[in-house]
Amino acid sequence: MTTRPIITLPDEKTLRQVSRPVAAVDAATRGLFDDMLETMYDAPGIGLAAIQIGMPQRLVVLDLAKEGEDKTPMFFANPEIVWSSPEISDYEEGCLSIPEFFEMVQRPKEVKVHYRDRNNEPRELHATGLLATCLQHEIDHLNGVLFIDHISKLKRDRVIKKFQKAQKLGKL
Ligand code: GNR
Ligand code: NI
Repeated sequence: MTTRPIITLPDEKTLRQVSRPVAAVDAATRGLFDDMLETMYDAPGIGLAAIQIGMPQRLVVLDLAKEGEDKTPMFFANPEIVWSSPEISDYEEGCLSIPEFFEMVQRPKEVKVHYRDRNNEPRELHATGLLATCLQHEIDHLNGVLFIDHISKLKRDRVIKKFQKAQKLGKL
């Protein structure tokens, strides 16, 4: 297991890519899952999509356990939202690819997701609460979508500009 560098804004060329499904979860996929998990724990964060370490594959890891609690890693290959609740939830989101920026985002409160697990078994999960929010955030990454796409254009343009400027000044 190794940590890998996390891609951040302003690298939209990478972050806007649409990731490709994996044919099957094999040993190589499990190795990538492990690197993603270690990178996420090291950050620290509660979720990570493969594209955030530059790998355009439809892979997500999550661990919602709080500090001091036992780790509860979750692995998702080719996750697909098959149902979203009409009820909406508000949550203040952040993203490891947009460091130090947080904003309220509205999303469906509950989702049903189909995916393959670490052993390539097909699974279905009914997610609520933070799990539902986080899964939608990660599946967005697989489609080249960032949480700032769900906020006002004014705020989005402002944060993108901030990262472009930071890079020009050599601060990234
Ligand atoms: O660590 C993370 N925290 C978080 C908080 C609220 C909503 C979504 C997230 S995901 C984020 C890690 C990340 O950027 N995953 O893509
Ligand atoms: Ni993110």
